[in-house]
Amino acid sequence: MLPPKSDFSEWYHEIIQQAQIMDIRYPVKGLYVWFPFGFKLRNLIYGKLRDVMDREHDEVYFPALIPETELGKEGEHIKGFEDEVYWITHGGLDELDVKLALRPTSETAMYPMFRLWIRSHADLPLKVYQIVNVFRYETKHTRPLIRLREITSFKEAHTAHRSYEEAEENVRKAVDAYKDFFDSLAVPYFIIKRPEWDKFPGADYTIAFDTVMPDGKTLQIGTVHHLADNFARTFDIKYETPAGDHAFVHQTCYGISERCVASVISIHGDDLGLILPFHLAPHQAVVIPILYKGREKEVLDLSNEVFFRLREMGVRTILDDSDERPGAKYYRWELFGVPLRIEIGPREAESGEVVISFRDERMKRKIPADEITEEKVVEWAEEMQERLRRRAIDSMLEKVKFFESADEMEEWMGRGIALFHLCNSLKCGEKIEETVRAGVLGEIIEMPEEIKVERAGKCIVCGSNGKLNAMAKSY
Ligand code: P5A
Repeated sequence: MLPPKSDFSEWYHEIIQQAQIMDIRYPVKGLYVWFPFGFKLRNLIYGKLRDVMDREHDEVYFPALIPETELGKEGEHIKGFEDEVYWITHGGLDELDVKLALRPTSETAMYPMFRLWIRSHADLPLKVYQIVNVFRYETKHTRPLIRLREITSFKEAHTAHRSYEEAEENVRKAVDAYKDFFDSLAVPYFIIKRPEWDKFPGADYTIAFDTVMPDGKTLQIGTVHHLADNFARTFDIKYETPAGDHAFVHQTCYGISERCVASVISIHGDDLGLILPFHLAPHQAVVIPILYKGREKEVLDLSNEVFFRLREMGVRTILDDSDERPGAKYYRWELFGVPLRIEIGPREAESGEVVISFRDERMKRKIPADEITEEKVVEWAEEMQERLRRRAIDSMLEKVKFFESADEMEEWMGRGIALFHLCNSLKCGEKIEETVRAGVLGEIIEMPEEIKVERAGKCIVCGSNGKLNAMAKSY
């Protein structure tokens, strides 16, 4: 049994283990083991991410070790990461001449090579990505999929362009690509420009995707950074312009981690277990024969027929003809978030019908077995996707509140995301963070259209012209 989802922290802790996503017993803090089922789900989600990236990027692989001399070159970058880096100091018994960092992210692994790769304007834009593990010595409370010391599935994209504007255009494209990706997960998000004091170390500016978790805390599920020519100057990445001059490239980078898996689990799941969008479910359908003594054959015949038909259509289907009670089977497959359940008993076998139900609805329907066609399955999958999207937005809306004064904001923190107007100055930002005791997420660029709030208004601190900002307690 799972704790109720209203007790989100416990629920999350338990579902990760009971639904066999990750084994949390590995003896190093912040490192976890993917179970086979969890890894299948991860691969299905990352398959979608790959599709989105492959449209315009080439996949690469860079080494996991970065020499201290490279990692330390860009001043802001190293300042941001120095207390999170794991160091390799020895090879066997020999002390290394140059310490090696386990990559916390790969800018400083890639950019010295970009310097060698990029010669002329014809080499631009350069757009690559990799999906690798990275290591961050996190000091905040670690949690499976959410705050890891080994991020196992870090999708990082890195690009180089001819100008600031072309790089900016790519920031927009990256944001659009991430929108496609999170929409396909039916995970709703805010797109927020981080304040100056909270941007990625070394970036010109940072745009983040934040979702609201069931307990009202926000989770940053992806970020897109404009790097301008900051790294190009440090790593001397220049190209020859059509006119024959030499100019620094402008760069962007953007990343998504297995937090995207955490968001799917957290946002769609319920008291009974996982609820998964059809196209992401490791098991998409389960056929459960209801066996009575003496009537087994006809039930099993129809069950097998339906099972093989679904398999042939490419639907990931299981036939659960084990000896367990039907109730125990329902319970198990609900826990694993199987979207479509098909029950077949003697009465159905006789009339050639089946009883179908969807994981997100508490409703059964009897239909002729022949009606299970490929088109029908696609239609069901799309309808379910739309229901999940709707449900996710509705529950997010309950955790969004607009404030005209800071008075009640502190009490709201930890229950949801607060929207308000801010002049975006450091002074007013610090003031509101101090009063409300939470972090400013930044200026809202995009949010679900259901949220009706004015984009401009008076700064909640100083009263001058302000823009719509958000604030929340975050993971
Ligand atoms: C962009 C890719 C970068 O590292 N360099 C290459 C840039 N950005 S980031 O914001 O620091 O990280 C990208 C996303 O990774 C997730 N993330 C984490 N997930 C799990 N555990 C962690 N410890 C962790 N740290 C960051 C966030 O979603 C972040 O937006």
